[in-house]
Amino acid sequence: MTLNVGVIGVGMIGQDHIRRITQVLSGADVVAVTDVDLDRARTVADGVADARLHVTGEELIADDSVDAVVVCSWGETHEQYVLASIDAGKPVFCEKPLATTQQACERILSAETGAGRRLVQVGYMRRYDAAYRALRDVVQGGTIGLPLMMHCTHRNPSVPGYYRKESAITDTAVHEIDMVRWMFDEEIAATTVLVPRKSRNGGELQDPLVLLLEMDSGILVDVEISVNIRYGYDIRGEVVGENGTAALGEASPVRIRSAGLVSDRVAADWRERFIGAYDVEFQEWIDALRSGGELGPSTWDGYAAAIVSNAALEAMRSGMRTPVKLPSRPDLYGG
Ligand code: NAD
Ligand code: ISE
Repeated sequence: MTLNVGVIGVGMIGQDHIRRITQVLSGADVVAVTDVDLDRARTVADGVADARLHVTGEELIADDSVDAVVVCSWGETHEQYVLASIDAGKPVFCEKPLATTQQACERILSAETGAGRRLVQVGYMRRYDAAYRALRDVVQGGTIGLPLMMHCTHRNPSVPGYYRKESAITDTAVHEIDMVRWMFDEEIAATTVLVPRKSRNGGELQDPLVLLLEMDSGILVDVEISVNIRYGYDIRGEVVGENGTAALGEASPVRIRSAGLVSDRVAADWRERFIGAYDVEFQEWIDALRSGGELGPSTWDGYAAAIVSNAALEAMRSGMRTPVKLPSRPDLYGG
């Protein structure tokens, strides 16, 4: 049975996910789209055979031909569509972040636990990236001994118009916040934000930032977040263990030696760097829904990331180390 998907929000990532569902992956089709920018939605619908245009997200969710919903609108709008999907009993893939406040995540958590089954998957695609998966296998396999520290770099050439000062944490660093919980299979206990000299490329933004994350076991993670670094999209990660280190491989598919220089390609943006990860993420989601298999990053993961993000925002405001207070995990999420 083909999984019929409706997509809410057809900007950059919405269009990229439609391309992969309709042209790259198997087992699913896009049958409906919507966007507050109706002209954009109409143009996208025109380019997808059989896709119906809806005027609102709620109308799309209620459409009987839609089996599952993909939410790719701005973060502040995720809650309303995820709640409506749960209410309709339809699985929903929500791009990160799950929602932008702790309270909104709690409302989603309460709706899904009330429904008594998992319907929500959050778009934390690094868990599907070949390099991150290989790094996790090495760390968990014990080759480098107990992990002690991780150094992360998250650099964007520029950021979109919806980006605010807080977005460096809630939109960008939130990927590392989720990734380290998964990498080390443990929660984050406290966070501190350090503020270096400001880049002139960042306008009103405090760019760059350094985020420190203390894991429950004492592993210390540092994350450089630069969001206007111009030269490209550059993601790095290195775990330091007792007996060795393990780092993400360089993503460049080709190394050129010419005119006395050696050069690697740097990805232009997240679409290029994580193209394989998004493909695996969506194929596994489609397969899980078609076969009744297990879903990926959950509402609980989205909620935990929101609590750590809130603590980091507080740490950024106060300049102080801020503890993270995570309630106990409900049974639905393996508590
Ligand atoms: P975008 O601005 O390119 O697209 C967002 C679209 O949503 C726009 O077309 C906008 O008109 C539409 N929209 C806004 N409010 C809406 C509403 N209430 N109902 C319906 N449509 C609405 O932004 P983007 O870069 O595509 O990001 C969208 C989401 O995807 C964000 O949550 C972002 O954090 C996430 N994202 C995730 C990744 C990733 O690596 N997983 C990468 C980029 C973006
Ligand atoms: C964007 O929304 C993403 O999710 C990208 O993966 C991230 O690198 C970027 O900083 C965000 O703005």
